[in-house]
Amino acid sequence: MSFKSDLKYSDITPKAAWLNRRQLFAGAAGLAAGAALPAVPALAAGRYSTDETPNTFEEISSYNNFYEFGTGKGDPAANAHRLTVDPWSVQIDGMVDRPGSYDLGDILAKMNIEERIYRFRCVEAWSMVVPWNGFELNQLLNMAGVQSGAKYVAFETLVRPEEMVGQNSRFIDWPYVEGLRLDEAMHPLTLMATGLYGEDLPKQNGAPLRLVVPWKYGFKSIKSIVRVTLTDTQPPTTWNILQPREYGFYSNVNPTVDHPRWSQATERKIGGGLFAKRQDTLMFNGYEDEVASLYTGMDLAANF
Ligand SMILES: Nc1nc2c(c(=O)[nH]1)N[C@H]1C(S)=C(S)[C@@H](COP(=O)(O)O)O[C@H]1N2
Ligand SMILES: [Mo]
Repeated sequence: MSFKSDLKYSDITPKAAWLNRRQLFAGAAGLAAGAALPAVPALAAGRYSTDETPNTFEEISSYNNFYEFGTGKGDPAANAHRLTVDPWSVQIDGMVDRPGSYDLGDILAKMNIEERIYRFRCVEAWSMVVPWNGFELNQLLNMAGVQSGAKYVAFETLVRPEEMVGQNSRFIDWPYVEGLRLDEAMHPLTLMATGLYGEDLPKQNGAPLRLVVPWKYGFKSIKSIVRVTLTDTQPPTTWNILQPREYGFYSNVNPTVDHPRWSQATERKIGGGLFAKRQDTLMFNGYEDEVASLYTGMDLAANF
């Protein structure tokens, strides 16, 4: 991966110090806003990051879903080292003015990369808080030039069974595919992540480029993306193909719409220990103020 500097954030700033600075910042913002603690985790003013305490790098990079490397939570961390992420290119095609195969280094040179601390909620009812680095997907789409008839964005993960050992099992029809409505894709919360805690994204987390849509269940956040296609028809999505009654296209986090086999009202935050209390799941995973207007008039139980 060709980043602007070979010096990593972690070379300069130990994680503990990084976290302290972050918490100091959150504390100062809290004081300025007044003494009352918000009832739900607030987004700091003018920013998209949550002020909740992030999970550790170790938690985020050792408990994963990435079926290309196996179905166990520890399989991606054990197997993803085989993946070659440099060179990497992304094909951008369909209804765009400038289709083509783009080198990731060239893409990154043009993108405004920032830190976003996002809540992350898996449909399996566990959650984390993750300090991503990345750029807004709308920047990439604008670079390619979205044509006026486009209504959806489709994404594809790499297929390379020599390196992705889980792809030798065929219960998923590889590649893993996902999709968003265009307005969801253009929303400023929708991130293309390239890093974690200021370091390159670990391979088990979807290096070198993965989607992060914080108000949707985790499976929408497709990893190791090699293709982005603009289209006027709703694209097929892997979990919907596998279990259409359990996983819809929208998959917005919604505590009032249960999974057919379990409740979505609460979640277990990873890292809380054996006796940690489950926490309430929030509508749109806590991003209701930012994204509810995308779904005005929609029946969210029918469009799950
Ligand atoms: N290509 C691909 N992307 C994927 C998955 C996968 O199996 N393959 N799993 C999804 C699921 S179910 C979740 S919860 C998140 C997990 O991301 P994390 O391991 O970084 O926490 O990745 C999502 N993206
Ligand atoms: Mo998930």
